[in-house]
Amino acid sequence: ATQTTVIKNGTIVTHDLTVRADVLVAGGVIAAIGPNLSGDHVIDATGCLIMPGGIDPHTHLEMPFMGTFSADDFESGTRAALAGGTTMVVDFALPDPGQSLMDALAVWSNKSARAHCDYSFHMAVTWWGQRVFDEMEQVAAAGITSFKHFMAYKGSLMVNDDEMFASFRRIADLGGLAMIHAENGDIVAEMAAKLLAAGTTGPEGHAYSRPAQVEGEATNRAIMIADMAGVPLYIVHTSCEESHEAIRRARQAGKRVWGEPLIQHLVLDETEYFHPDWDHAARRVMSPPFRNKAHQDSLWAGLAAGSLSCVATDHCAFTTAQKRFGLGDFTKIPNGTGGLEDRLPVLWTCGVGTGRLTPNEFVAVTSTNIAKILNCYPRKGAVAVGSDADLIIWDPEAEKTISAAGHQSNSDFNVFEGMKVRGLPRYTLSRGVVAFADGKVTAPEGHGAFVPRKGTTPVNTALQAWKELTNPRPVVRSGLPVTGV
Ligand code: DUC
Ligand code: ZN
Ligand code: ZN
Ligand code: ZN
Repeated sequence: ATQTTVIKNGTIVTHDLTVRADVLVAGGVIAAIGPNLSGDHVIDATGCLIMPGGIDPHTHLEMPFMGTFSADDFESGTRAALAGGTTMVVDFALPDPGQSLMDALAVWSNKSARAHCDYSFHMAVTWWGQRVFDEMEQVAAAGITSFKHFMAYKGSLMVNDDEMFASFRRIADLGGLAMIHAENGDIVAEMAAKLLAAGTTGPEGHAYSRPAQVEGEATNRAIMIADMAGVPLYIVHTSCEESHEAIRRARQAGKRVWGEPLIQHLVLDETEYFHPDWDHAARRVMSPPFRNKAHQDSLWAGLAAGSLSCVATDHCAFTTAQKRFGLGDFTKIPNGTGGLEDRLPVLWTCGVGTGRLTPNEFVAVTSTNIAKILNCYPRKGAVAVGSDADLIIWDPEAEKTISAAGHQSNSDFNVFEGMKVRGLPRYTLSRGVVAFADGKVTAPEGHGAFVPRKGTTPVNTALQAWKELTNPRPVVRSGLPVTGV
């Protein structure tokens, strides 16, 4: 018979409930929740909270980018995830221009074979043509129902508005979710060239070339185009008030639009780019760049108010050696920072620890909301009978100082270096298996499984208007126009 595990003496915290009860795990799923349960193995959760495992909806593992590959692959990346209480990551399959989407998916499926924790994919739409249009249906049938577009990275990943509109309409027909990296790529390229010409070659040039306006403009544009296409829209790495404002306004108007701040943007600010040590500044180069305190306050407020929905990492780690590709030219510094292991402890410390978020809101923005948006709830993102036993036994009193020395990532630095966190996973369970315990990842390589997603993301209220546009009512006119006597 299957061995069962019971988690005793803990307090269950979900997005909407806080309750003292035991949790019985059997066959990888939650079999019962209640008082005085028993099982073959006991996990003692005294003093701890039992929460749904974190879901990071935005990672780039082993990503070919800016002439190199991101330094964490599915092995080290998912190991870092589990060590920080995250039990599922969603990565981006990224076709080369002209490449078949299904071929790209096969490449990413291969990369994911060594994953320690569960994963899913979004499909990036990096070019446009009949073949992409056709293959999107196969991609959706394979359980990948979210499609990402880059409005930045002119000359490589960027899509133009006509391509975006065509893709959004296709996604609407397939019942999927459109995703956007919102930065105006034309303006970024123009500003970067001007800065370089004027002699600004250091990492601060990266921040100057990507002000909040380019993100706000692109967010507004994407929302309007999504509204015309009748497609729900997810805005990745929302970093500023301009973008947040557009999302708030859209949501107030009943549009299905979600915003995703990153843990990095919530706690790290633009002063990092003016650090006298080039390496220090370059290690923090990512797009969008870190912002000022006012923007950070806006993001925290959005999480509490519900106008922003999920906290992710955009985990795209590089080493110092890779960052140095951009010595003398900030546009060649590989864009990206890590955070997979630190997202939950840092958000708990800076959010729950300060009273900006309740523990239930913490669960909503780290797990449950994205499980719903991506159509894998309640298999993921829930502590409920029948759900996968992806659980964190969270010790709210445990402390550590974050450091690259001892972190799981392959990178030689950590952007949160020196930060004291209070609140850490004591155990992480992945489908009932103890995947992290006593400071070590114990789930074997290859334990992670692909999570296909099905079902329809809630549609935009503009869908009806769009249907009228595509099936226009004929206008009946009687006779020829009168042209005068
Ligand atoms: N931004 C980054 O910083 N890295 C990966 C891709 C992105 O959009
Ligand atoms: Zn992006
Ligand atoms: Zn990204
Ligand atoms: Zn490993």
